[in-house]
Amino acid sequence: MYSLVGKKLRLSRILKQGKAVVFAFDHGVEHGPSDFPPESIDPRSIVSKVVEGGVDAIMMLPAMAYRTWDIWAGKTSLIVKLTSKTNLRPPDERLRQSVFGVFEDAVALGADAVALTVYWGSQFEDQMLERWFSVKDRADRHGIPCLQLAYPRGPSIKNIYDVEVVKYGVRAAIESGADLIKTYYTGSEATFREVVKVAAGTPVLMSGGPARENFLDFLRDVESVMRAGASGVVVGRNVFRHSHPEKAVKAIAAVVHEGRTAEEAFEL
Ligand code: FBP
Repeated sequence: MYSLVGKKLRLSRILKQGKAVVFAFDHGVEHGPSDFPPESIDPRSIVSKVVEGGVDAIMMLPAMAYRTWDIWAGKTSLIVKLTSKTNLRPPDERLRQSVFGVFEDAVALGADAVALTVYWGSQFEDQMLERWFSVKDRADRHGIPCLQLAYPRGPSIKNIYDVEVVKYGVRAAIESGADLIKTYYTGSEATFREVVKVAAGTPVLMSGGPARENFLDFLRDVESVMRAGASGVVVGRNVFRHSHPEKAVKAIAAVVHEGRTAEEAFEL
């Protein structure tokens, strides 16, 4: 009974008036250190910049949260990601996420949510679901929300951005009890509106995706998903590859929280 209060409180620390800009910072494992520009290879420098920019939460693995805790603690929410995989694996094995931390790590770090990836459509779907439900069971009892990175990805999925495929992943995410869903942008406001509809009230956050050549184009995507009813974004590369990550965060927040247009936010 009490855990429902805890979950509500924690969600409200991440979603301010129902909206959030979350910085994704798990790329060092998912893609390797080459994902980061040389001047941003020090994790502490990136975390300092996004905190300065005013992110609502940072999503990272437990060890990285520990390394940087003195920078983010008390200033922004923490979402502890408990699964990951490297791209050093053979391609087929990349369709599986492995344990990268345990539920107690998130509790010990004071996390406001835990995050796990499920590749819907992968041949390893059942293993990722077993982990999801085992963490979710404990998280529910402790009032800690579960963010699902609901990524459709597998041998029979031709286009991971296809609206029908994304909607399927989102439906599966709500049926598996996700409190927050992170999924791919389907490329237009109209199609993303369908995605949000399928989530039926569970907050949907757009996954940032590869860094756009022109940051304004990324802001346009953010504007479009917000118009479609999204609750915000979880963005990594479009922030840490920006020449001024703190300014990038401020511009994204202006669209997400203040309802500014992409063009207005770009000028800030
Ligand atoms: P980005 O905004 O950089 O896309 O970050 C979102 C994210 O889901 C990260 O959390 C994760 O590391 C990465 O994208 C996964 O990328 P990929 O789609 O290449 O597996």
